[in-house]
Amino acid sequence: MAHLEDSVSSTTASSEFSGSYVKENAYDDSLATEWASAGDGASAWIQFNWAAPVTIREVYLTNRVGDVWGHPRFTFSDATYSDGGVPLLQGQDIVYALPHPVATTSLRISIAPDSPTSGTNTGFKEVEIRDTYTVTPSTDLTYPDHLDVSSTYPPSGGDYRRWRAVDGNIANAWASNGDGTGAWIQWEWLSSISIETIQLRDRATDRWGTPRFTFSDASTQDGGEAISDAGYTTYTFSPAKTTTSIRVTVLSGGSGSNRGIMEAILTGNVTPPAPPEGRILGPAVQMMG
Ligand SMILES: [Ca+2]
Ligand SMILES: [Ca+2]
Ligand SMILES: [Ca+2]
Repeated sequence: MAHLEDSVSSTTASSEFSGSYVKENAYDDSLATEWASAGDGASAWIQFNWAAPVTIREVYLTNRVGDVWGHPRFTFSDATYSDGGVPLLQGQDIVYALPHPVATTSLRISIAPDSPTSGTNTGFKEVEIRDTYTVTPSTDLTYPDHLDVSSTYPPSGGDYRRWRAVDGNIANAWASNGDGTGAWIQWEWLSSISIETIQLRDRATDRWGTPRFTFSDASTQDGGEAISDAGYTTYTFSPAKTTTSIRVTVLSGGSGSNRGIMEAILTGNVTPPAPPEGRILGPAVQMMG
């Protein structure tokens, strides 16, 4: 496994708190040193640049003890990005496995919009950028590259932010800001995945009703029953649906204006499989004599 932060051509950061908290401290292999921004809060970022493309599969982050980074946003040299579905909290270290390998000449780590409170002098003890997966590829597709919603109640953020739909906690939920039957939540990936099931659990107050699922090719599948608020309702796609997105909307029924989702679990597979490292896929005519 190569640690790609060891082969950067340069790094940049939003700011440095002082000479004792420089950006180089974020990749010096020491948990005793930290990069901290100078009061950048949710606007903090650090960027790694390479002279030639590298392929990133995982980013391992160790947070500072004093400030909360929250949900990391990984932005690549072509301006595409992938958000971490789990927030990095005080003193935590988390491996973020990208759903698909990404070839890039830069990686900017910032804080995703609508992230939990992120403190003031946000930064990292350590950043490790890996070209191999240490986390076994999973059939859990609950965390996409982008999780988007029609709106959030209250609109400034707070207890009903989108991430509440995928935090494994039935004590909270994502709620829309008065979208009623127009409410939607969407999972989106930078490359195709194959989705087999989506399990949904409804809020106990405003009720979603029966869902419709819309995929990136504009095809749809309708759920056969309303989403339960007492447990998960499982909707199955057979055969598995290959897509880069799935949007859940209201087909019929339900009640209330701030419709949302308490919890969601998606299963399937990452497809197509990543080609072996270094394999060149070219026009077939080049293979013929
Ligand atoms: Ca390192
Ligand atoms: Ca360090
Ligand atoms: Ca929840």
